[in-house]
Amino acid sequence: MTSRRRFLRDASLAVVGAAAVERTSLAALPDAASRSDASTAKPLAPPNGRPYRPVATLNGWTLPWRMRNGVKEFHLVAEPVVREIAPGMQANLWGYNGQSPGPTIEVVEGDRVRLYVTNRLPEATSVHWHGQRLPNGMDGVAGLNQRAIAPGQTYVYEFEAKRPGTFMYHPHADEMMQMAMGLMGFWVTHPKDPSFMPVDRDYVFLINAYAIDPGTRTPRVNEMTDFNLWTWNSRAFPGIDPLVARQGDRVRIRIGNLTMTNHPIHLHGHEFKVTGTDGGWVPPTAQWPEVTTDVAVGQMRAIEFDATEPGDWALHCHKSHHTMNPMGHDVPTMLGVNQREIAKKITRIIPDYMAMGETGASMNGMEMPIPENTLPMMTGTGPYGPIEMGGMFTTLKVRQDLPRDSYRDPGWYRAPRGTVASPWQGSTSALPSTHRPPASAGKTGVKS
Ligand SMILES: [Cu+2]
Repeated sequence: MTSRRRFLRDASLAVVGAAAVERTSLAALPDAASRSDASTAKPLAPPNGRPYRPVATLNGWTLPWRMRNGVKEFHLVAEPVVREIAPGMQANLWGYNGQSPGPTIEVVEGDRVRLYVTNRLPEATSVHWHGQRLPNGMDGVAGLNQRAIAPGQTYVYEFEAKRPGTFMYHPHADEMMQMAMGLMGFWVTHPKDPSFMPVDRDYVFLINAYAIDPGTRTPRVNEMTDFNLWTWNSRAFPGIDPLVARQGDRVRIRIGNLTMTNHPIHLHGHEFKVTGTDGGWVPPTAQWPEVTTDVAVGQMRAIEFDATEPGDWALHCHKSHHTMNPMGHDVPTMLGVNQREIAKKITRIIPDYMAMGETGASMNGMEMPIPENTLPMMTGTGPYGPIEMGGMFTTLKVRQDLPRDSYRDPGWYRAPRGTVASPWQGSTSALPSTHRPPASAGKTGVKS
């Protein structure tokens, strides 16, 4: 009886709430800006409030706000979206304000922040402000800290952004389903003092992953481990924009991981230091140089370096399956297997059949027929041929002549003459000898 009465009360509240929000109060809410373009938007210079250097969201954007009586007001709308994962593949996802992930929220330490969240999803949701110090009732765990936001309802969250640093936001209601659908976003609280740890470029992205079977476009939401699209901000190589820097720039990259596994993020050509973690900034005496840092599940990391070396430097997850797109899974190893005779027989039944893998998995630029709306497993072309990557791979492009504050792709690096690895043209007798090592050195030695 109690539960029935309570159900009726909740249902009528929801109806009144939804109607009221749609007819009157939505007009009073801050504009819920929306964006469907998957390119990297220019950093949003703050039009009001305390000054800071805005971040660049990789293949994303920052949500504009309204300043009202000293409070920064944002309006997030949770809704179904279509996201281009890379040219040639679109996914049906859930996101905020037209995109998955949602827009980045940027505020300053000490700001009073009010966030309206409208639910246009077919099920209840909530927003958890991952890593923030806030009143318990604003923490966003549905059932624990608040009622879930029913479809059609608008909820309001309000708190002071107490701690500067790197944060994320994501639902804490039917989480497995909603995060598997791409519902998440980035949050940066800038320090009150703009001279604290200044950088010239501050990039942010979320690590996410999807299980979308070849030829389909909606994630399999119950997948626990076998994901096949490893993405940064719901983009896979070659759909991830390059990170660009002017030579000598101090660069920060902030990364948040909302997948179900860890990702060792590796940068070529430079050493960096982990300057920020989930809990805040790392004191300089506790930082050590790295070229790879592991970002574990649910963690945020900020890395920093001086972009001193001109060129196109790979930036990728070092788990090699995470730098591939679908089709590379559940395939038997054919290395060294002579398939010529069996291939002849199969071709009689399937004329398009291609025997593959005998010398390796490289396609050497050949195109394999793949289902519609599916990305090739290894793809992308650079100035010297096929790059044969996918997933969590992009480049850091460092240029001497890049204008300050320009984020446009400068194209491929033109290496100075004589600085590119090339075929040996001289006599083989001029090469260092390749004598077999003595037997005592073991039998696993180098081939002569
Ligand atoms: Cu990875």
